[in-house]
Amino acid sequence: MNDGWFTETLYPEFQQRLQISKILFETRTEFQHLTIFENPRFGRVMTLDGIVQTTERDEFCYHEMLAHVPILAHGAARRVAIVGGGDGGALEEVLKHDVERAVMIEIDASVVELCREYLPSISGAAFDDPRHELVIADGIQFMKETDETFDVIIIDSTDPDGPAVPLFSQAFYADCRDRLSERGILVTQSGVTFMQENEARETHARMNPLFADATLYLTQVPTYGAGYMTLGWGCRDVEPRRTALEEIEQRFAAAAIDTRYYSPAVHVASFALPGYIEALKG
Ligand code: AG3
Repeated sequence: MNDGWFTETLYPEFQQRLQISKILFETRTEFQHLTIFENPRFGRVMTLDGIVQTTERDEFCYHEMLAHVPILAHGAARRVAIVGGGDGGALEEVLKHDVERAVMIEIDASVVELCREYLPSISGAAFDDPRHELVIADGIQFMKETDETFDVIIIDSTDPDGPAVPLFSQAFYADCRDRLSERGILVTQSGVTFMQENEARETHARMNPLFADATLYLTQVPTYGAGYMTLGWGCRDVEPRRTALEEIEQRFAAAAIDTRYYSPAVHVASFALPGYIEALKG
């Protein structure tokens, strides 16, 4: 961080660097090392333990696909849970829908506070919306103890290294499944596939036995580097993923939301996996 550049430490053999025009904040929270700095192209950037988590300019590529694909595939989602996602980006997208309740379970209160202060555009008005509840707690514990059910559960975590490791376990996916309503859908952040193929492979292998329908779907986030990111998908019913384009178009039109990455055509296409990714499903 000292030479005017942020160098990501995610992979030993491949690095991305982002120019720092200004460091806004740097701290060790109770759980992780957090920095927020400004880059001329991406705007404000938030990193945790040396890895880019979100930027003002490309967060839509990630948060829109995490939220709108399961919600519009479900078609009548009223209760949504987000595990992680302290920046509020996924929460903002969820609340664009006619949901009754969106609960966000984030382990690190500092991420929420600092993102609200330094990256307010990422959450927009989400934290003022009375339909949301912010729970500062361990998502693992929460899913074990709650007796609430959800139509969609979104796991918006860091990579499986550090505090997020248990969020990639089969036991946790099983607890999430048990908290899903009949046609409920679980989606997860599963890494940048070309570089982190085990993250996608293991996510799918762990979810597959638990759900009637399990797969991966795609998004592309410039600052996650090195190609497509896959998102894990597990649904208690096979139908939601097969919803026809025309139906998704109608639901999207009825929801009347503005998006910059998500569209019904992108939604349907995001389940078409390049061969090297399809092969990870075994
Ligand atoms: N969560 C996903 C971060 C993934 C970073 N990994 C990577 N570049 N491979 C971000 C949280 C945003 N709400």
